[in-house]
Amino acid sequence: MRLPISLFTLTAAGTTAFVPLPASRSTALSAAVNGESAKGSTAEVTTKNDSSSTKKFHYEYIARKARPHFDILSRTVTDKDVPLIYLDSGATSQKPGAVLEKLDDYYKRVNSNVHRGAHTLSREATSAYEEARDKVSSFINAHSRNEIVFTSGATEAINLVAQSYGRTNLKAGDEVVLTVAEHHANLVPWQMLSQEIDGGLTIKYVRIDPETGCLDLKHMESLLTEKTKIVGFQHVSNVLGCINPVKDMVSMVRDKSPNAKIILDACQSVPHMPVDVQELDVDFLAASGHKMCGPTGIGFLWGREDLLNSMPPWKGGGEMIDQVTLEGSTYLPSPSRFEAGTPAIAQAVGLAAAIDYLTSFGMKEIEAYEHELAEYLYDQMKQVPGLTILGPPNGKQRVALCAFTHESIHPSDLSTFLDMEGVAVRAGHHCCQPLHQELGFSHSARASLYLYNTKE
Ligand code: 7TS
Repeated sequence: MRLPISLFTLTAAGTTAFVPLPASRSTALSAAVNGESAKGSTAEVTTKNDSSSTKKFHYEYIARKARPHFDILSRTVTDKDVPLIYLDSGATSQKPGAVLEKLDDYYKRVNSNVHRGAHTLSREATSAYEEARDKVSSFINAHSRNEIVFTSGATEAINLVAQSYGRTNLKAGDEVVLTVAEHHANLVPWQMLSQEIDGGLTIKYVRIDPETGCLDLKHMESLLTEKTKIVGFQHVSNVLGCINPVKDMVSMVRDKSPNAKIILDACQSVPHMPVDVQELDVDFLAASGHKMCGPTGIGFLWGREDLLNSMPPWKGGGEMIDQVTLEGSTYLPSPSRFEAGTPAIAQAVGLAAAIDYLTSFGMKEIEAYEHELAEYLYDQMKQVPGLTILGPPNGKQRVALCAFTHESIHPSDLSTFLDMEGVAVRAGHHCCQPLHQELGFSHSARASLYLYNTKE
């Protein structure tokens, strides 16, 4: 069956049948964007009570269960009141009712400052804030709650490492290995640090392998030396949609650059799959709450406790000190030493509610469902004439995110046309300008999905 703009019918809730958009919603792009309907994909799981072998299993129940929790998904947009189809979760996820209610309840019943009052509200706010830390800690399997530093997001977490660990431990001529695929949040802080150091750092970038569409690991190996002090890379690319083989990359770094600390940008993985810091064996990990059903303004840095305690604070003020005299100050251990001033208390409480929400589905189950979506999205987009999808081909290494260009429509126009149809996709360089340059494009459009998106 040939359907007008079928690929962009991905999220209308309802039946499992493939539903074409009404003609009025499809005219703008129908000439350029056409595709075949694909059969629903399945994840294969072995069930214990089926000794015969493997059973096909659909995880779509996750989206059907999740969608009613997100009021925003049932709103309409544009002056034609078309239903919203939200395909921009890579930029920020929507927030379920449970998170919104928790924020509301916090401000209505508990609101107070933390760590500084013996009164009931302050005690309650402190416990709620610290319980959020416990929740993040067990969500990523940290060794200790003291390894979780709340930040405003992944960007601030990476800046913290550059400004605290980097400024103290890196000197002129030291090498930093990043990848061309990094988000600006994992490029600019290191370039800024280099500028601050007299003589500068040597920053090297792992390139993309044009054969695989993913990082060129042989090239990475050739860049690592004994002088490498920092290696920074993403777990999942926000443009290529590929899952990097973190464990292989870590053992390569440990082998070739034993003096290097590894920082993992887990912004696009923590919301979508189980992430275990002990298993990954990195030194630092950064993530943002707003991409995982939590509020904006909160994220976290994970680092090993001894490493964090060896690093100086990078911001001074209340909450982070041990003693202050007019001559000087001493600081509390991690995490307090990195949390100067009144923290984002309500946002941390909201993040804890988001973690509860995600774990109520199970991260393995969310990952399995999104893998179904990922395959379906890629299959559908692949059939659209004139589209180039960035990153690796369909397979286990892809998440439910596709950045793409069209041979005759500019990405911004594509996203504007799609917006007229109610479809929210992002266009631009997605804060990955060097990656786009490397791939030979200035911009791309991007559809990024989450647990509440369905195939229809
Ligand atoms: N790292 C990656 C891999 C990201 O995708 C983003 C945000 C960040 C870091 C920065 O996160 P923040 O919460 O501190 O801003 N990525 C995107 C995106 O792809 N579209 O909008 C934001």
